[in-house]
Amino acid sequence: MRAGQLMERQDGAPQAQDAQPDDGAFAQDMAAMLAHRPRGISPKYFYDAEGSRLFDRICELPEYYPTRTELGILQQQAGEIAKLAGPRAEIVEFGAGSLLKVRLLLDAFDRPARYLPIDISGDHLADAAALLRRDYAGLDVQPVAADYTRRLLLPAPLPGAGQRVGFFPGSTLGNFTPDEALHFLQVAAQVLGGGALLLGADLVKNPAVLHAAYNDAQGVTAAFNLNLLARANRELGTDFDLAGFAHYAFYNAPQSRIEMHLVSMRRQSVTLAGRAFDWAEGETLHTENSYKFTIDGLRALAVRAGFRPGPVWTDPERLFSVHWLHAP
Ligand code: AVI
Repeated sequence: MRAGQLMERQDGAPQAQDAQPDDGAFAQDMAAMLAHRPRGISPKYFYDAEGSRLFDRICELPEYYPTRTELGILQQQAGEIAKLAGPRAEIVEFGAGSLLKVRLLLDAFDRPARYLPIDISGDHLADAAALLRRDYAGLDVQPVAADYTRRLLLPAPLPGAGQRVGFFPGSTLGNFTPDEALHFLQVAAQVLGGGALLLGADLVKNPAVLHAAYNDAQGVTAAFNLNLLARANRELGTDFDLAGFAHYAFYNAPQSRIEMHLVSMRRQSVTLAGRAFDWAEGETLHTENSYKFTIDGLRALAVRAGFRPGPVWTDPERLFSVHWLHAP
């Protein structure tokens, strides 16, 4: 994933996003993946409707601790976070999925001026935004359907609004490469100038806990991983045999990251646009990295991006962290 340029519109007009979330990029990246070795593709392609549904299920799994742990921290610290945000804050959420976590902020904040959720899935976002408007009458909700890792236009701040508070929960930052994470934070620092970023980051921990979280007993994470191939079959007309690939996730301790792969279980061939691509037995497609952070490491990264680290909150087991980062 490449975090692209985030740009701000000066006219305050309703969002008219010109960066299309998928303008053939999936087809291009799939073709590039098949043509190069070792094979790898961005994890952003997990999230079609089925992938988003499977991810929602992952978040509820007993082994997948990040979601409930982060929610617990946000619940517990909502009052303090609201104080830091101040009155009439504008919340900009990067990658707003189900809009569940932001409700904790909206409930705690002092008359939030506006909520700008940004998500690659426009339909999903429109549905979720409609539900939010129903539950928060009077809240200005302006969804932005965009790939926030690419080019992005944001409306200018509302007159009379308070701080702009970015919200990037779920440790999605960990799905970027270290360079991409730095670039994203640099751009977020610019977009949030004078405001702050509320960032969720999963922590380095016992590898057994991490291993279980990405190898759940019900096989939901495996289905999520394999859905990438199913999506390619549906959308691009490839002929991946899903039974010929196995989910493989492990913790790479020297790199502090979970790696997810799909391993070819036999010699086979896959066709895209009339061209056949061979797979050796045991060859892998690297589908995702999920970096885990130390608190000091994350704060140092934020400083390099231009932020001034503020308070950081964790759960009693130090599984997960939530950071308040002041934008310059
Ligand atoms: C979205 N992201 C932070 C999740 C993670 O944990 O890296 C995606 C995920 N992949 C497998 N399980 C969950």
